[in-house]
Amino acid sequence: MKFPKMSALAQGVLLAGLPLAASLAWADAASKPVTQPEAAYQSAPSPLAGEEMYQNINPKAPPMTKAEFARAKQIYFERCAGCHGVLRKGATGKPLTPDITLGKGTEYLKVFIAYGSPAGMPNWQTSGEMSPQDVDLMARYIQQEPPTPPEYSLADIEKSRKVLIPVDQRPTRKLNNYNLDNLFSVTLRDAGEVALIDGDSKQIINIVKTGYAVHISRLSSSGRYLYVIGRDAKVNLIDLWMEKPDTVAEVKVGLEARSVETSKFKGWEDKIAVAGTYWPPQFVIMDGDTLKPRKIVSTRGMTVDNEYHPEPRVASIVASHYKPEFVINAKESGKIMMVDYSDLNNLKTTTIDSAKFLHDGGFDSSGRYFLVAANASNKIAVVDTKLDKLAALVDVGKTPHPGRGANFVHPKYGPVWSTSHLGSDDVTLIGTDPVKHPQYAWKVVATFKGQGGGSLFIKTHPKSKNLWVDTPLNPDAKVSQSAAVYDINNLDKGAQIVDVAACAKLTDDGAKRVVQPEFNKAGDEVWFSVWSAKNKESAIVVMDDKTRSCKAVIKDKRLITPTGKFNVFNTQHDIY
Ligand code: DHE
Repeated sequence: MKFPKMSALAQGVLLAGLPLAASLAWADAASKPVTQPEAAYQSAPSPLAGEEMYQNINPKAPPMTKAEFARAKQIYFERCAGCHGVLRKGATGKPLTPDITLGKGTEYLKVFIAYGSPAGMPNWQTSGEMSPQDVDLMARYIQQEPPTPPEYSLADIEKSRKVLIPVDQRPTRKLNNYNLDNLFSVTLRDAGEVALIDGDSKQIINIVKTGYAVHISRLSSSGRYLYVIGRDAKVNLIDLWMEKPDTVAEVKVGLEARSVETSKFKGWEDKIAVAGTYWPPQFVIMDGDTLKPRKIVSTRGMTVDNEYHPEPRVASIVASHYKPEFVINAKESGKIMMVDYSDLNNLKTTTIDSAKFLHDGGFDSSGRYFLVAANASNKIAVVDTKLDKLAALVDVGKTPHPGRGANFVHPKYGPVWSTSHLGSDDVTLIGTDPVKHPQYAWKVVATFKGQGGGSLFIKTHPKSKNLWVDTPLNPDAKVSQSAAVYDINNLDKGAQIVDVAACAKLTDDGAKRVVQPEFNKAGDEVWFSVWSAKNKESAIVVMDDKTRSCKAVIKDKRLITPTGKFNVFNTQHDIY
């Protein structure tokens, strides 16, 4: 996808006979400039595209036929909702409600959609992604009242739930000979499946059907149960003790989702599960072994800037090791909720104000502090899960994207947690030891250059001396197909660039994005996905961490669009 140059935008504005200064003022009022990888990352299709929605007719808006409206709605949810929000109230992109758009008019809006803006709006028409007819359609559509997707109640959730194998018919001990600690759950994004891969033999144990565009996997405290969530908010509960691990229960917790987690506090192991939804904006607390929904809590409310937001999406969730609590991050509001699951009828929540656009994050090496990216605010929020307080808000580079981050001991600064960035080539280290290294705690202690922007994930392991950084969304194929690896004891030496995709020897043309390093249990192998289009061959490449060379390649025609990989032991114990 190409993005607009100022001249193209200016030319378009002038061609449309619009006042340039006023147009650019509107563009610049939007969130800070967005890079190509950032825009590409956020405009993934939403499962809401296919939902029936309630529609108000606005007599002041340009007319549209029913068929036009349906097509425009589909395009909106496939391309625009990720940035502008389901209700078009604005998220990382500008609000597009009729009170704003009607005043601009169709011709004006067409220019922005066609040519994009320097503030990050993609150039949908000049990049060839939308026809002039579709641009006209979208310009008229965003002047209509936004259609509202349905709500999803506890009864709806319960209706969708299936217990395929009741608890009393499940194994009472592990019935297989797999080394479950070293099993990997691999997201097969466009297949709506996960591959369970034996990390020792590199053989596929099972391919399990899950929700649409499945997103993450998380482990129960004991490591027995694997929870997988799809973008369509379907949760699969997989019992790893079965002869052939498979789904034992499933439930749909809403209409669109990204996160799932389970209780980890002593006495609550494997008991409770929680899933957060993008739509409706809420989270649901369930029984860990049957997924029976017990409590729904809405995230609608005020942002940290004290403005009402109707759809704060639930981003990352982690389970506290200090209390019977989940740490639940509401993206648009910047509120971090410490939700006590020990008494669901008298639910106690401590709400911590941080910064807007909370996304992904992980614990420091002690497991006490949770560091989460407020990505479009260019900050990392640090939560003290022992005191339920914000320990710090740390300014970092443009659009931090840590995944769960990477913890290691720096020769000078002591324990640090690190993040890479989608919007810049920085790798940032933050000191995490307020006891022995108080002068460095919650400060950026070092920043060094990675291969480029478009990084999503960074990883190391307590047994490793390497820090691996991916760049799957970098527009340069050479960069997106390789990874940078640093010696953590000699970061000044700079990175060695490893051509991970080349190890896979894929012959199909097209993008082969190398994404998400994940260590095995022993910490001597690092696994990467080589993520091709869904009709092309993909692979998993296993690198020898010590020699930084290819050790194994896993190929199978069932490995369609592999992305995230979750090693059981490391995920279960928050080792990263
Ligand atoms: Fe993710 C984690 C949301 C696009 C792969 N992703 C997360 C989390 C959130 C999120 C909220 C944290 C979950 C948690 O820890 O509880 N991701 C989103 C989006 O909203 C976004 C930007 C667009 C979308 O429409 O989904 C998005 N994500 C992607 C991708 O395109 C990726 C690269 C490929 C894919 O599989 O879809 C992708 N996201 C991942 C992975 C993790 C993740 C692999 C978990 C990383 C980890 O190590 O824990």
